[in-house]
Amino acid sequence: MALQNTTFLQACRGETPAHTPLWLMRQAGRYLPEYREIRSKVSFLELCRTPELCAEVTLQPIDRFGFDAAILFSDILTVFDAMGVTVEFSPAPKVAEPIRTVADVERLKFSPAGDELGYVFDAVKACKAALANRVPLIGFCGAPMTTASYMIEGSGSKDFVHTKSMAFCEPAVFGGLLENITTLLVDYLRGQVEAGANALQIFESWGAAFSVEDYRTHVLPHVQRLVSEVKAFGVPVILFLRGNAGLLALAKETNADVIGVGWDMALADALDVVGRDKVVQGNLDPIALFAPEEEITRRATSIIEAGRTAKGHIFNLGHGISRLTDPAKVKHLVDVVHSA
Ligand code: 1CP
Repeated sequence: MALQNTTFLQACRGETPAHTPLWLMRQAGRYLPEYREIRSKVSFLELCRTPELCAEVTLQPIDRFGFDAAILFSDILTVFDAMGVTVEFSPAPKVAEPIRTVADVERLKFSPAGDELGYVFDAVKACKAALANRVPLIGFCGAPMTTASYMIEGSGSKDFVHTKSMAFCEPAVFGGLLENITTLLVDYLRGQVEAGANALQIFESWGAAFSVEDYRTHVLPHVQRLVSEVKAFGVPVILFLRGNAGLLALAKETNADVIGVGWDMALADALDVVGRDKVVQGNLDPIALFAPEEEITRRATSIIEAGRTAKGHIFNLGHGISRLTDPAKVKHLVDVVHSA
């Protein structure tokens, strides 16, 4: 199949593509005027629940910049629909009734993904149809702890006091919650692959909430199970575990096909941790896109050079693109990466 020979999937497999592939985390979104135009007419949740509109916004950055992969337009928190948790976006997520006590946890339901999340699978199908094999489509989910943290905190957090308190005071309850979320996520990602996703990314955006030792005890076993069960679906699995060198070493222990690297470490140093026999993804500081073009060129080139010493490298940011980014700077970045 032609898609298998695209630069992105070649890099995921550790083969040598004609150029370093790139896509950007949050590449579909508010920094694009064409996205804001659609969002002026529908709410974020309506957008996520309308497959044709999901396909339209998923393709916007592909059409404009020629990225080497598309990522499904959705959110890591849509999965709450299968657990009976209500979330609102304004635009940051807010859960009116956070899950804090044993009784709250017991109140959660865990429906089969197909019952409540069919609209996501329909969105995957709509994206695949619209892409017509131009580039591969990445499906995704939040990692079990990052997903749980939004339901426990009720929103984003700086210190994750409720999440960590549950882990430290009620480890069996916290472990049981992550276990159930993991089982649902496996089912959810299976549905995305069956609907046509060509690769999967697991977002552990808030891994650094836990110390390395606590992450190993309370979180890592669930990520390991998630990765190993979804690898059986036959598409590459990218784990983005944002944090420090210690967490990166744990990311390697999951055996994910591709390891995402945050922006706060040099890619060469990250490779010393994960090993040059690994495929890595990353890791330009998203705010570097606010620098003059020559500086963007310098930084991107240095990341590409470090990436050439790895088994494979997919160029990306080290976290999501800022909504204040000038699309012209993104265009410059794409030109630099594609011509390097
Ligand atoms: O008003 C709007 O248009 C909503 C803004 C927005 C968008 C565009 C949200 C709310 N989510 C999304 C889309 C989204 N979210 C995508 C698909 C688009 C793409 O990547 O091109 C993806 C993959 C996500 C994943 C996501 N959502 C993550 C993991 C990635 C990361 O940035 O770390 C997280 C943590 C979320 C939660 C979330 N959803 C929305 C916001 C503003 C947030 C972050 C809140 C916080 O800082 O805690």
